[in-house]
Amino acid sequence: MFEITSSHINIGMRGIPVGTCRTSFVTPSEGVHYCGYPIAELASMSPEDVVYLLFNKELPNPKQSAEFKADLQSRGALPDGVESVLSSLPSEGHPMDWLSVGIHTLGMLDGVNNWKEDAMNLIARMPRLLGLIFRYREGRTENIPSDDLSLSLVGRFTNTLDLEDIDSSVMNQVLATYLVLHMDHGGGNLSTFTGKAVASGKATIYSSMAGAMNALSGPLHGRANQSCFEFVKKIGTSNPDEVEDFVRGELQAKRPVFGFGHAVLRAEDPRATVQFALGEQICPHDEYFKTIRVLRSVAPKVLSENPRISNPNANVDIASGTLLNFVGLRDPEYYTTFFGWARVAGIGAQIVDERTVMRGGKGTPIYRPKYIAEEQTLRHVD
Ligand code: FCX
Repeated sequence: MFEITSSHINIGMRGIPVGTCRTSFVTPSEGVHYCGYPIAELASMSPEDVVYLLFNKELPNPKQSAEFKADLQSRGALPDGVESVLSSLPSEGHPMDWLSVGIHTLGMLDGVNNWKEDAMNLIARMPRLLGLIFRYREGRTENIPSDDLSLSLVGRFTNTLDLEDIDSSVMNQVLATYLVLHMDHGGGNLSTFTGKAVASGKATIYSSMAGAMNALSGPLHGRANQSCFEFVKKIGTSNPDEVEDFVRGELQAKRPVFGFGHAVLRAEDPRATVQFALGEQICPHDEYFKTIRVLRSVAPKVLSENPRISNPNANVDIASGTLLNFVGLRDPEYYTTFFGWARVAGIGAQIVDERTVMRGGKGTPIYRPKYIAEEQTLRHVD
């Protein structure tokens, strides 16, 4: 299946097969597919239906869809005690750290130690948890609307957030698309791998997911969407020559050109393509959207001058910040929490598969890759 040579050592396990994944696969040219469906074909479905797909490996029929939504609604209420923990966290802390603590808190307060039940409960509780994280971190703790469990997952988040002067139907559309696009991305991406590794030691879903969120919080992984929008704001122009100069300047300064490149993809990420199409529909004249439209054509040209860069094309993070900003979610520090919210579905489904389905139901054993000793000869204390 695979020949391992010294060239595979110390490269982050890149490309080395270590397991199987039942929820999604990524191809270099077409990007991610959920249970066989290319992501673009799922992009306008409800997040609830796509969660159903990841857990059941089939899309729901209308009856299954309604029952699944009702099931999630019945699990949505947060236990008492979450708000007092959130109220004690430092507002300077990054929202991803709040999310990790929030997930741990849910686990401490009402984990039931059943992989599937805990995964479903966590998915159902994420919208309210995330909404409260925004409210407490920003000190907007007065008059928080109560959780309306009859709403969709996205609706419960926007209801909790309760922002003024926004078009909530466009916000809900952007968030629903965002969630579907970010739910899963094969088995080996850093956050998913981390979540499954922690779960392999039979820690709880909550501990595993908190670990996964910590992995997602790095700027080369999930936090690239925050960095990418900060980068777009810094460019501050949609003049192609100026954008090109900016990209060259970043490369010269040895900084990453955010929103471009990928470990597996070798073409534009279809999740970027879907978000560009959505942007053309809802905000074609937005200044930042105009910048990313130009970046999308200029940056690949410049990046492909460096033969070391395997994929000079746009990745998922290029457009998401611009769309979130347009609908009224203005602080880029929060953007990765939406990525985390979405990934709870894919990581949860993969953990449930690894713990309860793989190896005839025995589950994958505790992770233990091999490391080769380096610069260590046997010696003794005199
Ligand atoms: N800007 C600058 N340099 C880049 C680059 C980019 N967009 N993409 C690749 N490179 C560099 C790498 O840093 C590496 O340099 P090195 O040889 O000095 O170590 C070299 O090109 C080869 O990298 P490559 O094999 O093409 O890609 P990797 O698998 O190592 O890295 C990421 C993939 C995504 C980390 C890389 O392309 C990058 O840093 N992109 C910018 C950050 C970003 O947008 N991240 C989001 C990724 C993603 F969608 C997600 O996981 O969230």
